[in-house]
Amino acid sequence: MPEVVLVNTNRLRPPVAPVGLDYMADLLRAQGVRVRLVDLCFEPDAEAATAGRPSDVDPVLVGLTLRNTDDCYLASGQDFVPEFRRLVELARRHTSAPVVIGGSGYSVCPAAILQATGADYGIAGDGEVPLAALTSELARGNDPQRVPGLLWRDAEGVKGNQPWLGPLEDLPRRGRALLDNERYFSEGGQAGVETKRGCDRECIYCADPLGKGTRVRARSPAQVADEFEALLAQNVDHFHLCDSEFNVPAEHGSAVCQELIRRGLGEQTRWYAYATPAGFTGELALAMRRAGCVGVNLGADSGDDRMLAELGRDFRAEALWETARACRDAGLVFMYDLLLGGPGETRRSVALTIETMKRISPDRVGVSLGVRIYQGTALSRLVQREGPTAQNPNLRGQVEDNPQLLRPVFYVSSALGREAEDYVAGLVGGDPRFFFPTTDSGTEAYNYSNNERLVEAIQQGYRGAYWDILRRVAEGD
Ligand code: B12
Repeated sequence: MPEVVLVNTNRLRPPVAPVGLDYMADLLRAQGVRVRLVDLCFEPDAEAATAGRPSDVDPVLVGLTLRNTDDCYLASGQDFVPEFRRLVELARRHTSAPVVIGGSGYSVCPAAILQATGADYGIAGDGEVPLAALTSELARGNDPQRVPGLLWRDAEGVKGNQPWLGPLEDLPRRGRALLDNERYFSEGGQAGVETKRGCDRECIYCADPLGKGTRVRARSPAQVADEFEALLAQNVDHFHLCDSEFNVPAEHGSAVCQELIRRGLGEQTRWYAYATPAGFTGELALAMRRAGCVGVNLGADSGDDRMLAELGRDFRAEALWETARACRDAGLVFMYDLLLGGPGETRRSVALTIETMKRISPDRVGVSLGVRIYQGTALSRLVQREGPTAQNPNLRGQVEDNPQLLRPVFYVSSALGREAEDYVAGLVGGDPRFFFPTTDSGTEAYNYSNNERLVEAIQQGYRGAYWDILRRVAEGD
């Protein structure tokens, strides 16, 4: 029986389970492949864990996942690629099998990461079908160059195929059987579940369409409910949905809720979702609450209509008021995420946004200052038009010698001035409803990567979305 080794390289705390490895294992196993997991998240010594080989067969390949290239915050700027490169080298040293890389982080800049790490292959986008195909080709000694999403290197540089964008409904039942989901739950506080992949919205900065596709591909409501049940059977009952937006499209979100309600899962589980304020109706909010949803994280971005248009959003500030009403009426706690500093941002638009948030008063407001730029987005094309990166006054971060934007670069409109951070901090004014990481205060408040406050709260028994755990801790709830 051919064997594949899958390695989770994400060691951040609190631990977030690499859901994609569970999903890929389902298809590999259905095709008769043995799957072995090396989970470096729970291994204090990466070297020993990578070297250990409790198996008598040589694997067909070793696959490493890269979830985050960096923490995506200007204030902290943690870059995870150097550590990933080290782990790829380690894997290389301990096996002669081809080393394959993939993941949500990998997929935002696949060619540059393949070059930077020296792995044999990369798979951009979805992993299930491509990894199963690659395994089968390599096991049979075939040339794998027709595998969808595959990237490889030759004398001319990196070559690649288009990602796999097939229907998710045809993939096998999600057994959630590779990872130690119970341990992830007890140390990480919630488990990821995906009801669909891809997003057809046109927000100028977003990386999700790059990695997940610009068309929504859904699992059926019954498949989603089966997955909830598979996790419940492992004593995991708090979930965070991994969809870009739960209400895109709203009909699918609503159908999922009906199925969860029909199976009585609304009483047995608590879950959180990302959603867009565009068309977030009271009816959907009520259905979500009855289906077990307790909290929603909404990408509001701005409270200024002009900025919402600049960012390519398909709603205006009025929708933020309506969404707030829908959440409150349904009994959902909700957070608005802001993305400040984008093209066209001025001190005035920022002030209006913070003022609007204070008036709407969501349970929490997450403030990001600086928009991470990804190659392939409309924002990266706009930046290109603005002239040479190193001289662009609107850019901060790794502006030198970084053409593919792999190392983090952020857009902070120069109209905000050099003291943009202080300006925003002054407007927020220490309001406890706001998570605003500043370089002075430390970024712990709103950065989930190695967040000790969260780790402790989860140890004490808190469960749920991280923003809601932090909220409850602060409110003594
Ligand atoms: C849900 C989510 C969260 C939740 C997770 C909840 C949970 N229990 O799962 C929370 C809120 C905790 C969170 C936190 C963070 N997140 Co987040 N998150 C997401 C989101 C929406 C879904 C991730 C997911 O699980 N998807 C579902 C799985 C099935 O997809 P997948 O992991 O991509 O796996 C597939 C493929 O990538 C591939 N694949 C995966 N591994 C491998 C390995 C191999 C070998 C191969 C071949 C293929 C392969 O196959 C899989 C199946 O098709 C993504 C955006 C998105 N739409 O993907 C952002 C995203 C991953 N997060 C991101 C970030 C930055 C973070 C934080 C660092 C933010 C912060 N500073 O606090 C933290 C990191 C936390 C941590 N410990 O790692 C960024 C990463 C961007 C980047 N530049 O790398 C993303 C892409 C969002 C974005 N567009 O900016 N996140």
